[in-house]
Amino acid sequence: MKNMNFEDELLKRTKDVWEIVESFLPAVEGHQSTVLEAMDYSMRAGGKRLRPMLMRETYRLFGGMGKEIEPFMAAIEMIHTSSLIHDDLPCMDNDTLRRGLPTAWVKFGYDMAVLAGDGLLIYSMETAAKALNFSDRPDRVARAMGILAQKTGIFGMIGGQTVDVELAGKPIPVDKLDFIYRLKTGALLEASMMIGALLGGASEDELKAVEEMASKIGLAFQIQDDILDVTSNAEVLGKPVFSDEKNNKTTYVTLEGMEQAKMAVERISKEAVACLQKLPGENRFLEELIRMLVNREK
Ligand code: GRG
Repeated sequence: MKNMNFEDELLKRTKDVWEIVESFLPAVEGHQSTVLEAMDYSMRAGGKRLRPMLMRETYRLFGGMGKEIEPFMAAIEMIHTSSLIHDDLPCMDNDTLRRGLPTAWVKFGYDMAVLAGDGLLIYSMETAAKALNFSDRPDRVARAMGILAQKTGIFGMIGGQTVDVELAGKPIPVDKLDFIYRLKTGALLEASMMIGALLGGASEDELKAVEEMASKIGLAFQIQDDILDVTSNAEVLGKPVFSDEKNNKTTYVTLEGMEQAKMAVERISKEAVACLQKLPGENRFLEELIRMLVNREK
């Protein structure tokens, strides 16, 4: 990143990351092509590709240089996209716009959107397993698959979403909101960075430190998401604003107020950068990326 500015480098790396992810997408063909088309549509709809990017940068931080990270980069983006498809369904947030396009259920119907989310979710595991072809450390690949499943499942993202859905319209104390955010949003960021660290060769202590840092990034990222839901617009975000209000969601903004929410993002992101600076290795791009993530406008 020596002589390039961060925005240019971000654009370049986002393109590289997408090319890797894209190379693992299944062909849209066969009798089940409708669901494959819906999966493909949602994957190609855009998005910041942050999770695979964070994964690769953390892998590099620990000296990783191989290709075994690539199937995992695709897998995490598939899981994230599957969660967006399900999150938009009429039974969840009932949203019609995502990544600037009609949501999967609007475009392909409720039934196909459920199946596309399911399809992507499990295809992510099929994809991650391909890392075995690129690695001489099958033990690490197996452990990384375990982390991916755990952080996605009932003790991760799905667990967080469960509490979020159940408590819609009800008062939520800040500690419970913290639990929801750490799981529904933080867990996939933890998986991204932990898998990067693990495959890059991090020690157990370093893996723990990376998990803690990613958890902070996740929390700040979700609070910023709450802020943008109120302060941004659909054109910039590519999804409707005031979605939380429509769904009677308690958010960090409704609970603590806008000023407190902004201060929390600032404080927690600084803590995350401090965690990064304690880790060995140097990755200025990753540091800038963390700052950008939490101060982002979309
Ligand atoms: C897939 C079985 C299965 C269950 C899904 C619906 C659900 C369970 C979880 C929802 C989790 C969720 C959508 C949390 C919000 C996380 C969040 C802030 C997403 C936005 O991420 P960005 O900004 O989106 O990285 P882009 O579009 O840029 O990729």
